[in-house]
Amino acid sequence: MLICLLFAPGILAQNISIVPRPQDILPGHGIFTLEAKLVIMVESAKPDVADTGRFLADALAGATGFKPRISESNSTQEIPGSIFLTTRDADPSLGDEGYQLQVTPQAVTIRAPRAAGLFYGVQTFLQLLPPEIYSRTLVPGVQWSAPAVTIKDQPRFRWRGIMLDVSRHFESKEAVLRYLDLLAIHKMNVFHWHLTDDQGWRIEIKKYPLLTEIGAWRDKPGFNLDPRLSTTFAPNGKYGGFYTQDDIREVVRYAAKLHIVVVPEIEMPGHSTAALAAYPELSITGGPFSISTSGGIFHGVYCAGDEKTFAFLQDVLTEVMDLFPSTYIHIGGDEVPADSWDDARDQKLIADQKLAGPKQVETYFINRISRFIDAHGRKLIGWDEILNPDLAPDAAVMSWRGTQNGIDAVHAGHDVVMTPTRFCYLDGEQGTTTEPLRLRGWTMLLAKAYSFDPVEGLTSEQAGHILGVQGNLWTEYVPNADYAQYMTWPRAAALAEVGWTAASLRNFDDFKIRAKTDEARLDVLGINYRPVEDDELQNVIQISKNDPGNIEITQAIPNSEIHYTLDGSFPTRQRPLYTGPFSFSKPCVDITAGFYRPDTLATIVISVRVVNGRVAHFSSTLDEDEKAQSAHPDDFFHTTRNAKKDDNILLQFDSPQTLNEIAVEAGSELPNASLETSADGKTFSSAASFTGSSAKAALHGTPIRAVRIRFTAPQDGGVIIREFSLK
Ligand code: TNX
Repeated sequence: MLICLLFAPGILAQNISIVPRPQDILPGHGIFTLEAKLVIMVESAKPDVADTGRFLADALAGATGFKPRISESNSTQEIPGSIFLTTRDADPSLGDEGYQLQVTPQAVTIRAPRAAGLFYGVQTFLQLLPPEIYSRTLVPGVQWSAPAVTIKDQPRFRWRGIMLDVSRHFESKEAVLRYLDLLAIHKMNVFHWHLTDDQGWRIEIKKYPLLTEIGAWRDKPGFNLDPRLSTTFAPNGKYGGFYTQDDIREVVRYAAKLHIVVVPEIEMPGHSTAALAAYPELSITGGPFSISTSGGIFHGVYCAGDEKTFAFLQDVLTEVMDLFPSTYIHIGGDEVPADSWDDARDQKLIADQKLAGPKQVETYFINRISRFIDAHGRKLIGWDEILNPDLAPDAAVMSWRGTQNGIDAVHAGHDVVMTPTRFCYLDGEQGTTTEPLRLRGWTMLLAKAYSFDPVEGLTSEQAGHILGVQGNLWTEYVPNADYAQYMTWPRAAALAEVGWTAASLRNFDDFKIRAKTDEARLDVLGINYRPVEDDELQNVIQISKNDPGNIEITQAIPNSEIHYTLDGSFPTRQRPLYTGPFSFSKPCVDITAGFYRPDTLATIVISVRVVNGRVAHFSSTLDEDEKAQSAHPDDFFHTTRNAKKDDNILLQFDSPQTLNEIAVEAGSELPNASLETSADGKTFSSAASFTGSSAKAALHGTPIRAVRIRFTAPQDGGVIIREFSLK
């Protein structure tokens, strides 16, 4: 009976809470206790095994205070009283990254064909210990023991990546190193470093010093964000920063110790305004360019019809390849405006090369760079716009505009990394009703990330071309490293499990339980994450129970200091401190509260909309779409997306509300929309239709749980709702 319980599908044995979930777990009897005399035995004459042993010794020493001695052994068997790391007699079918971990009360043995597998065995072992093990300083009073268990484990995919955009907002080298630590804990093995874009060039290139002298700095942080949220200013007040080549080498070396490959991205031919601000002669127009302080798609595109451009890019890539040993070099390739290359030099190129038009210039550009990268023994990788019939067979594609481009690339024989916006974009909001709308304007929930299957729609043979999965953190609205952590965790942990764990073993409910233990680890590490329990967070901003008409904010995080805003802007520590229930007179406000723990900058941000004194949970099917625009500050709702039949904009109340009237004022005529109400929050009936741009329904005091605007037929040209008022 007990055995059945332990092996109930999807549920891990008690005390074992490993993220990502391992392949096979067989719980044993008893515990292995760390003691001061602990020795880490490593297979003799294997420097990379010894490295992993030292990594483990350091990891254990921080919190426990006893630093294990490292000693070599030729044995193939477990060694009593020790933790033994060896490649001997390892099952070759475990592959490059798999491992076997055995914990008994007497000894711990980690066996793997390769050092990467041993490293992952070590990561799993650390997760068997109390979360305090991650402390870098002594933690007294903890029983340092791991439950007896046998684990056999290997990853589903070989590319388990996270991309960090350091162009839109810069992060210090130290912040990047801390970010890597977290990836390693979750067995992620690729750090895709987005180093250049319109808003900043972040890598020192010796031959072109202006790239960082000019290209790394902009006048202000921009993006309509409060500049006080940003941290990386130069003494002259400019915003930005860059990594020296020594910094880069340090990061690459550090990552390698964590078995993480750093894939650099140098954007071309578009998203290149920062480079062109430094070297405008490489552009189509000749410039001048100023470094962008907002997001979008710009005309900062390299001239393809001038050899100077290729000489420059080849020089840059030569220095990049010297710094980064990765097989893949990412060259961007996304979002080139369709009307680029309209100048004489590019027109001549089009004529000389008999190209059909601008799209073919892009193809010519990418394939030429690809040949250069290939000639240096590396492979090109780029965003899915690079896919073209002549793309070098060994070039890989990152599918971001959905998965179909990736599937097409697989059909054409390319390797593919799946990173579709809907499942993998860490810049999307983490709650449907609980984050400031203007961060992005669409959601990418934890459950959504967890549900992703990178090989859906492919045969097993085709699936072999899927290298793996990657989460992308674009940082237009991520002003500092603390906030980057908040946006990354726990969704990156969900993606780590998508990348590592067999599909048949994935179970979101079980993941959420383990994610709580993972939170405890992040707490010890001082990482700013978004707590998992979405449901509990819904009701922290509510109408005051004792004092109707007032708004009351309760603690989302125990003992936190609460700061709030009423215009949806980010509640920094400089904004009003919440001291008790308050009221306000505007009919529609976005109350945004930040809960600050003493030890981190920000820990969670929650936003709710209060419409005429009622807390309404707002959601919209139009908001979910990846192309939806951020909400306009003066409008209730604003999107440039076309509405499909049944798209809707919904307000839900926690309890039935007695209302007399609902009125909506739209920004344009909405002939195909109807105003609907629901008594139970589930079934809706029509209350009014639109006349021109407005709709009004008299309700005569009927209690309702929800109101929505629903499109009864498609509507083009976007939707703006100026007022949504309840009386
Ligand atoms: C699209 S994803 C972009 C980025 C933006 C991102 C914001 C991709 C290849 N290009 O430049 O930062 O959307 O979500």
